[in-house]
Amino acid sequence: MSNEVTTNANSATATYDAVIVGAGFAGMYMLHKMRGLGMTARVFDAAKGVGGTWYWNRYPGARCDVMSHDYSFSFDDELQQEWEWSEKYATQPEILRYANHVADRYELWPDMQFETRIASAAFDDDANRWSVLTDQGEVISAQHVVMATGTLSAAKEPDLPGCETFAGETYMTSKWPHEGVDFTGKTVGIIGTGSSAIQSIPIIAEQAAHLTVFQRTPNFSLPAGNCPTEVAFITDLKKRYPSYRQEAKESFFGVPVEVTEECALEAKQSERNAKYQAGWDTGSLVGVLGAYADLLFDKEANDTAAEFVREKVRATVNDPELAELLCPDDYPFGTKRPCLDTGYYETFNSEDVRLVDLRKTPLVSMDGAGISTTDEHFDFDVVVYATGFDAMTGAVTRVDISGVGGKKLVDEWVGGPQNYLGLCVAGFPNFYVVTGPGSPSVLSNMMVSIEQHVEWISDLMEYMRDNDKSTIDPTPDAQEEWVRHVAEAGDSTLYPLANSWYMGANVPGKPRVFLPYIGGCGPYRETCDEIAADGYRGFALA
Ligand code: N01
Repeated sequence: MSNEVTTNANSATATYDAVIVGAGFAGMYMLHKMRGLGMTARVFDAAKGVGGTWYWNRYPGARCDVMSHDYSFSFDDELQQEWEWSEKYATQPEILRYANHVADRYELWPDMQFETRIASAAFDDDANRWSVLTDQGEVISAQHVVMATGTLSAAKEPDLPGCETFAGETYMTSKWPHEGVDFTGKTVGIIGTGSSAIQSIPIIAEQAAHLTVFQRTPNFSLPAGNCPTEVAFITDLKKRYPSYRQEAKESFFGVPVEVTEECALEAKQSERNAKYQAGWDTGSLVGVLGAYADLLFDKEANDTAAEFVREKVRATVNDPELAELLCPDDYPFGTKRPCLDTGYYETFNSEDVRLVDLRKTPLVSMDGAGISTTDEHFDFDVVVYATGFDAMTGAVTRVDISGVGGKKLVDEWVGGPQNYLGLCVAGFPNFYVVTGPGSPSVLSNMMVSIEQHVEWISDLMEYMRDNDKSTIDPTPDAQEEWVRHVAEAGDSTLYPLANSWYMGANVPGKPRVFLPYIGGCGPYRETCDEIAADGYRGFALA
């Protein structure tokens, strides 16, 4: 079946048990689970196909930084046995093929509608149902609304004064053209040094005549050590998937790793560096960060790991001044999302690559020819925006959502997201956010967190049906308590010290709140399961 579906708007008002917003992994699995319950659902997505983030983010070098076998569904053993990943870290095209395979395998296509954005969802207090409006003018009536909208899907649009006057080509990493971009012989500028930039810069630099990188905040990046899948490893793993997956579910980050209780400051420097080196050599996000138990809690401990990584940058970049510019020094290691790269720092040894430090010379404006900082004007053929997302809340608040009594979700969340378990919002019955703020979400392997939320929501839908309940709504007290707990957990770590998208700090005017829940995947799952087993404690079922 085709992976690009063009759909015309239906004229009649449709009725479903659920509207699912988003056809990424969360939306597809939600649909599959609901079908298993004999319930009806329709998935809507603005894209022309499935895949969510992997549909849009097609920039050069885009790949997952969670290992392929971990970044895979585990709910069906046949699926995980038959699928073969070709690399340790799968590329965007390979992950998109996997997403299409899932849609084909479970014959999801007839219940998914593409090129359709959900404009609004309003809870009808009399009917106890949601009335959902698409940008095609369709109205859908549904008992449940599931926001499977992704955490990093609402892109920050370019806002540099004069950006609309630039006469050259412009691209956003998060909306990359399907046909690709040929940078050969071109003078290119890229704004941003987050994961998207760090993955694309080495490849753009290889093609372009010259690349200028505009950096506001340097990022910690570690080498991915990507390689083809090791056949012996994966053959063995496939035999022990059940226990491996169970370990992942119980783990802190949704990836089975050895947990240590050792503290960095209790070890000698030589021991520490040996441990950090071993972590570095794993080529994974948790290799160095997981070396000691106190790295995310104690600044002095964290400094030892941060300095280890900075030394690696200094050893890689030939020009010492340039190396210092690339070394983060004003936030703890790991508190802004670290990156995995292939040849990122090495790229800056090329004469055709220049780094502009926006902390010294901020961006001022754009014109027809290029970009101006406070110090200089740069002419470009192409400008790439790798400027990130309104993370975790943006994709939810960009839909006009109103709950009981017409109250708006944007108003409820004006001081930061309010919800219970990171899943449901008081006053918005039968409304669920998959991997929402207040859940482990972006601090975990998303596949594990997606499966956990989708299974919890579908169990709840089944419970409601079997117990003749038409609505579920968290109590304001339970919600308040959860929000406080999430904040306290965040405050016990070093995360609040960074101006990161975890804190909402990258979006002007966004409240400064630590968005994900740092309680760990395993303990969080236990809490959710206990609450369900206790008759959905903290929820009002009617
Ligand atoms: O976005 P980012 P991203 N003027 O927000 C800069 C996931 N991901 O798309 O740090 C100048 O990290 C901004 O500067 P600063 C992953 O979770 C995963 O790269 O705000 N600069 C920053 O450098 C990741 O963390 C993979 O000071 C401006 C950059 O733009 C998340 O997505 C791959 C600016 C934005 O970096 C987001 O990554 C890619 C301005 N006005 C992404 N506005 C995988 O491997 C922003 N910046 C799975």
